[in-house]
Amino acid sequence: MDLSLTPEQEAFRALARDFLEREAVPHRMQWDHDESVDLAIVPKMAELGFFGLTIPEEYGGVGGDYVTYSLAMEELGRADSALRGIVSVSSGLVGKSILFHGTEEQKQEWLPQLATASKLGCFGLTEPDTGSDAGNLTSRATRDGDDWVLHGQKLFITNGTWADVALVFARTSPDGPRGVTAFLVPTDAPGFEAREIKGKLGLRGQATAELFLDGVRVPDSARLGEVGQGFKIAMGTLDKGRLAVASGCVGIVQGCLEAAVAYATERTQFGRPIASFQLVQDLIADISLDADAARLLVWRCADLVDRGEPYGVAASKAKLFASEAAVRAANNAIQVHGGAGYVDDYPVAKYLRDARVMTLYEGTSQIQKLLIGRAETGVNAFV
Ligand code: COS
Repeated sequence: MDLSLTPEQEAFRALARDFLEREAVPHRMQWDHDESVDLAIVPKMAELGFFGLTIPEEYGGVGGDYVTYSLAMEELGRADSALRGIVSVSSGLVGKSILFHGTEEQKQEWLPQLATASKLGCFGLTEPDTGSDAGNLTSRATRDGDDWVLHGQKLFITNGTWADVALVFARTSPDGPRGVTAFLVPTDAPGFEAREIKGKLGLRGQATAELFLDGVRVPDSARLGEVGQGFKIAMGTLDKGRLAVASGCVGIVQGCLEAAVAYATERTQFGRPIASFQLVQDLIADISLDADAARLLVWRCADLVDRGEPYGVAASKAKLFASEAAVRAANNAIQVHGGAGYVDDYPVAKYLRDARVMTLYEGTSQIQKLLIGRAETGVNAFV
């Protein structure tokens, strides 16, 4: 694996950094307090190509490789994880599900809109009673002539109240994971309702919702993939989603490193900068190590995707390590800041609040460990 970035990758990273420093970093605390980013930033991000990365040009995207995608997610995570989530769910989870499993008509209909963010998508997998055990979901879709009628409830859905289309996973037969089918549901369909969940610990700038489907009728042409293929679509898409989460976590660790170094070199105690104290350097060294290790796992995984090799376990490792590293790094960065790190004058408290969910969503740390353990031992802990 070549660890050097191409000039194009470096250029995109610089463009993304510059844009986010101007358009996101000065506002992120306010968005956090408002519990909503200013959605006016979405078309600007789309113009730069954030939503079109890895979506082919023929479908209105900008194409690009997964290392570039990871760099973009890292920059978004460094600036504001709420923004990273909007992109990775809409064009990542939803867009890639359509790209890899949609009919030509579905790709032509949805991908150009998702790639330019003229429409946003949300990913409706998790339910009140099925988080880790996603294969047991209970929302159901019943065939009625040429249509399907959907009933059920989804929980913790990023973009839920902002999305124009919801990728909904619903049960079409009682066969566990093999009885799940995916549907592209317009959110203005009668019987569809999204209610925002307020009061989250972090990711406050991002809309997270509960979805209610009460007799939502969609034509069979809204079915994504074959009947019974929905769980595999969800799992395959989540492998790439985990790479995006891990990349965003690298951005959090990087942001913590920069904030901790800046504070430690400015702040004086006992007549000298606190950076000169060995115990402060110990904290900073740990953050720096976490940044390098997490980034290398992310790039290794992105490189596997780009080379068309299996990457599921590499994605689990990157997501597991990077998300735990993000929490650890934010804690260490707060420690460097002392009391100043506990309030919103510096970004580190927000980094910690935002990082905390990363070890939970798109597969908890425990699920990632069991996936890695299953790959290493050949023994399936889930049966
Ligand atoms: N890609 C493609 N197919 C996959 C897959 C993947 N990554 N993982 C599993 N599958 C397929 C399997 O090959 C199997 O196919 P067959 O029916 O042909 O044998 C099928 O899906 C069922 O797989 P498995 O038996 O592993 O299903 P389980 O119910 O045991 O899955 C885990 C267990 C825990 C791995 C799964 O439910 C999981 O990842 N849970 C976490 C869910 C999650 O991340 N939720 C967050 C939602 S987004 S915030």
